[in-house]
Amino acid sequence: MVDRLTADLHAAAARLATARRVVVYSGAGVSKESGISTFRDPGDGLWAKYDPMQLATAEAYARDPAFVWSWYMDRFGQIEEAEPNPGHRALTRLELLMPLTVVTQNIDGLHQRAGSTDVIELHGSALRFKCVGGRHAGFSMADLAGSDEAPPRCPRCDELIRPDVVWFGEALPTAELERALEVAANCDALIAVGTSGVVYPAALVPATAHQYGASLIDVNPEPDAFASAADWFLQGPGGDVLPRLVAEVRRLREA
Ligand code: BJW
Repeated sequence: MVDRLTADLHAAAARLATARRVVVYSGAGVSKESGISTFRDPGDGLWAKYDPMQLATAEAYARDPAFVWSWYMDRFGQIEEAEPNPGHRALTRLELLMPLTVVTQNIDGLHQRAGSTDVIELHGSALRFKCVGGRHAGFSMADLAGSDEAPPRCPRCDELIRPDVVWFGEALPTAELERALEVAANCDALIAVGTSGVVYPAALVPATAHQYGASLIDVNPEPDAFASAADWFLQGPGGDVLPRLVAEVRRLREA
């Protein structure tokens, strides 16, 4: 007897095998098997241990820049040591079979390091820094190495430097959000993986794909905000489910 996951995975793969354009919408869970914490997992999620309002807002940074900076430096250190996992790598194999855009909420750069070539980052990047006024951006850590202050100051305007990530209450980068909504409106299938689906406006991406008629495939060990609307909810970790899903798509494409 075929179990439920296998049956749904085969049905989802059959849909993907006939798709002309696919979008992957990813969140923190896709990097969990690389050793990077999620935000909302009960127990070990970052927001179970820390108050996001004290760390992931511009007001928190203005109040206590040294504290927020050191928290981000710890996290960025973990990200630097992390390696892409089988889930990230499976998506690079899917890209060889069909046009595919990864729209990610993650700041860790692991999709790109795995080899995905079309990645839209909605919430910024751990690899980039800007001044708090936002006039000077695109600094790498190496660019800031000359400063012995923590946080460092902008080499061009002397304002405080901050991570180029999107904090609560801040707008998402306009070009990235626009393109993400455009690819979502024009895809045949969207794979959501490793996201609780509760953070907006990013969550408009799968909602838009669904509204425009795309099939929705949801990969998560736990039911999330999209699970009930999904055509197929594939319950399990990304590092297990995505390689199986992509292997089946490849088998169908090559049959
Ligand atoms: C696995 C797994 C395995 C585990 N394999 N899966 C509409 C309604 C309600 C609220 C709002 C709304 N519109 C706006 C808001 C407010 C707010 C918001 O959405 N709040 C909700 C939380 C209630 N949104 C904002 O503030 C946004 N800005 C905004 O709206 O601006 C308006 C504006 C417009 C114009 C001018 C000015 C302002 C900004 C949101 C920024 C989010 N920032 C963060 C931090 C980024 C930097 C950093 O890393 O520190 O982004 S918060 C955090 O949440 C991070 C993530 O990208 C984001 C999403 O989390 P994600 O990725 O889904 O992770 P989790 O932990 O939630 O879920 C992990 C999942 O993985 C779980 O389901 C697990 O089961 C699963 N999993 N193991 C696969 N092995």
